[in-house]
Amino acid sequence: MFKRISALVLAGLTAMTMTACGSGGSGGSGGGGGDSITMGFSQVGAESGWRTANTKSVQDSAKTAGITLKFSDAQQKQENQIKAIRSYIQQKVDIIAFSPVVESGWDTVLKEAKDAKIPVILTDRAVDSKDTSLYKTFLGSDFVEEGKKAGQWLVNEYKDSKDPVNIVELQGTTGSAPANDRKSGFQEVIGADAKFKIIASQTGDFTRAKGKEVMEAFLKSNPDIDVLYAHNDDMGLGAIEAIEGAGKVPGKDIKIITVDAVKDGMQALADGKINYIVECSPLLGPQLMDLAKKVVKGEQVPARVVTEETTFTQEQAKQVLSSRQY
Ligand code: GYE
Repeated sequence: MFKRISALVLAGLTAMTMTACGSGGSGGSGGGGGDSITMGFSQVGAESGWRTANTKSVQDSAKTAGITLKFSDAQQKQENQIKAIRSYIQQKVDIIAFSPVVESGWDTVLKEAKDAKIPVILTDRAVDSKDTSLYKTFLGSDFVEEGKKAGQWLVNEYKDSKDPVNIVELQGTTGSAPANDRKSGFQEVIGADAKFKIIASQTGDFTRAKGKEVMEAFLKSNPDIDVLYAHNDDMGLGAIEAIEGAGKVPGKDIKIITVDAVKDGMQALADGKINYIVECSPLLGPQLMDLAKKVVKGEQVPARVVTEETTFTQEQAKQVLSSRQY
């Protein structure tokens, strides 16, 4: 019991003390024309290759923009993000940006920021707050669209077949916008044809380890899996280990669709172990810093900024692999 509590306290403290590791000094005149803006950024965690690339993008572009960054890692826990945001309010930062781990439960802390007159930018993931005046803009991908693209590939792949197609799904973090939306977009497209059946669907928390563990369980209880749809590359890569461990060939015995297009995912796609990847760009840093500067100056910004993304087949992955930035 004590151990559990102290682990929790420690996790909280880590979230709080990690706030100082950004770029630049504190206050002062700032560099690079940033007019000494200080941004408090609360990151989801370090759960995937996507997240690592996103963190680097935010930190690098803050430096380039001359914005002082206070950064904290919430280890995929909402309570750590709320603590970090409260600490940024206390520190009177100029602007708060965060990537909400789940969609619900933000109204109270966002109101606290608004009352303190500290503007908030949502980046990467959305919140479901009804009051949209609680944040200035939301910069990130259209996750429903990503799910639809995954579904469209599948519909096309099986267009000449009348047999049932048994699908297993590895969902992202429960309650997160990308998990909710990638599921619903995919469902909407495949739902038009009754031959597509999702026979098992469970969260793998966006991590490789969980993806492997859940896929092992899927394989044990379902002998006839045709397709795996994983909400990110990392879970797909973990699942590939489980599929190979069960003596099956990923990409052939079981077709695999994932989302993100990070380097390791693209390598597996080029190697024929994944069949299709829907891109989701983590390189949000430069746009985030531009938006932050405008918001702090009091300029109008669009309420929604959608990232541009594409998709990759195995052939396309072979062509672009060497030039991928993340
Ligand atoms: O797809 C996944 C990460 O929110 C878009 O979070 C992001 C997702 C990304 O852990 O790999």
